[in-house]
Amino acid sequence: QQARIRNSDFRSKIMSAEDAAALISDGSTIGMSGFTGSGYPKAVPLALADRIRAEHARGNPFRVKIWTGASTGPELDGALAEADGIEFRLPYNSDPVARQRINDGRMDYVDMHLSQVAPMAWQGFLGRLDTAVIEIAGITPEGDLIPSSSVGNNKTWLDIAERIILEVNDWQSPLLDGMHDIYYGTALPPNRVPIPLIRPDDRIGQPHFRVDPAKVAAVVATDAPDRNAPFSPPGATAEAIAGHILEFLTWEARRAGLPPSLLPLQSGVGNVPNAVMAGLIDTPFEQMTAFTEVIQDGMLDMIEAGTLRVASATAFSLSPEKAQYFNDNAARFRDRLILRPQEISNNPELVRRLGCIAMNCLIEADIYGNVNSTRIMGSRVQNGIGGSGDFARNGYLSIFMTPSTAKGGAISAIVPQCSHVDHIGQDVQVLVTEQGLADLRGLSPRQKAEAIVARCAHPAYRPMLEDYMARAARLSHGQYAPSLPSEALSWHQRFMETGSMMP
Ligand code: 0RQ
Repeated sequence: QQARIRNSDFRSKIMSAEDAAALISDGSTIGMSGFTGSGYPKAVPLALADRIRAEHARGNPFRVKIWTGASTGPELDGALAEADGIEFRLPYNSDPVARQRINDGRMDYVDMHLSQVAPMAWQGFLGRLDTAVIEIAGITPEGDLIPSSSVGNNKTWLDIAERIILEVNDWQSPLLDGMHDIYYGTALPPNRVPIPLIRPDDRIGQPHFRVDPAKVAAVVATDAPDRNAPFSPPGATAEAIAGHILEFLTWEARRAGLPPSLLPLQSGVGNVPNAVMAGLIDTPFEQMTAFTEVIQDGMLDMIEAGTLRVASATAFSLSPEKAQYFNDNAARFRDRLILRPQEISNNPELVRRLGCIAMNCLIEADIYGNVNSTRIMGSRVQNGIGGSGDFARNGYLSIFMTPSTAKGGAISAIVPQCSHVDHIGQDVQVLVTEQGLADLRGLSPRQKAEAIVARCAHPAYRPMLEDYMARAARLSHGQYAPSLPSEALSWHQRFMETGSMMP
């Protein structure tokens, strides 16, 4: 660890995770690093969970408020939720234990656009930040911090927190140093200026975080790997969805006269987006770029195949095998990857300027093209909106994809009306299932309904949707977007009562 901590002032602050966790008190607000399971602190949260359990055993209250970049890992959200130690969480969670607590009403959760978290923290909308707990890859002789495998909101947490705990993780590749671009030019209105990024690979900032050493209370040495979710190869459904998208992109590039490098790609996480990335290797597109949130397995493959020239993101989200491969071969990828703060990677100004092609997954879509990305049956949160809204509203193209059914066919992903809306129809230009693709650009609500039901709905549910549309066309209060309010959510009600949307 001495090799990673090259500043003597910081070296004098090295202590155990337990001693560092003892600095945190009941009711604290803590800004942690971490984004899609990478670059999150792995020792202090576990020690804090032990401390919380011990206090609870003594009958003392102890819960904290946790802010992060996005999702973390079992050592953070999982352990603290298990210990009933989180009273409040923002802006994104995918941990199953924390999700259960939220859905049981025992944890407050604010699900936010990821680009908005840092500005809202600066604006004071979220309250005071007591402590920052940040994983880094090292400390320079000058006392600057070398970021880890995610950047997220770390710059902001380091700047606004009253006290800082650093975890220096020896597992992270030393070659991460130099891959980050930390932009310090953001200001609040009325002093905000344009962000000077014109191309996805522009570097506009500096490689390291700056930090006020007087605020650093503890430095903890760790060597645990990132969460790195295992990767299951795409099945037939994912490949069918990817096939429709690749055919569409090829057609769209010709129609719009787009260059062979297309436009910067944004891709959500999961099997379907990975299948799209894999498919892009075999298309005529070349020298492509990604301006996105997370770097996934498929993007590293595209870089090695020569299809992808450069990827800009805020974090890695790799399988364990690919993470090891990256660590062993980091030199090969170093010049092709740029990690930025999430207020830059997801910035609406930049997404609009660059004309990103946004590709995200959804939970359900309705016949008018509204999309629910976050809430099962309208009331149970799955993960959160993440960056999907940042990209969907502002991209050149916004594509949403899903298998046409869920839960073995008991649920139709295409419904008369979404039980909750994250992305309004205006932000959804293309809808894709394994059944087909609907290009909704320029269509009226009634035209959208025709296209979505005909091309995207599963054949088992298509007649039910056609029947609803036919009756709505006769009985609706208005004919702009015909609907039958008393029936529109009856499919969800039926599922909750019988376990299936099928009558
Ligand atoms: O439930 O785990 O109990 O089986 O929802 O669904 O099919 O595993 O899909 O993991 O790709 O997630 C939209 C949630 C899709 C994700 C969402 C049930 C289904 C399963 C998960 P089980 P799958 P995925 C960049 C962009 C928002 C954030 C975002 C997401 C579970 O993509 O969180 O886009 N997106 N970020 O059975 C009831 C339906 C359902 C349903 C699926 N219609 N009704 N349950 N499920 N459809 C990344 C970041 O922002 C970090």
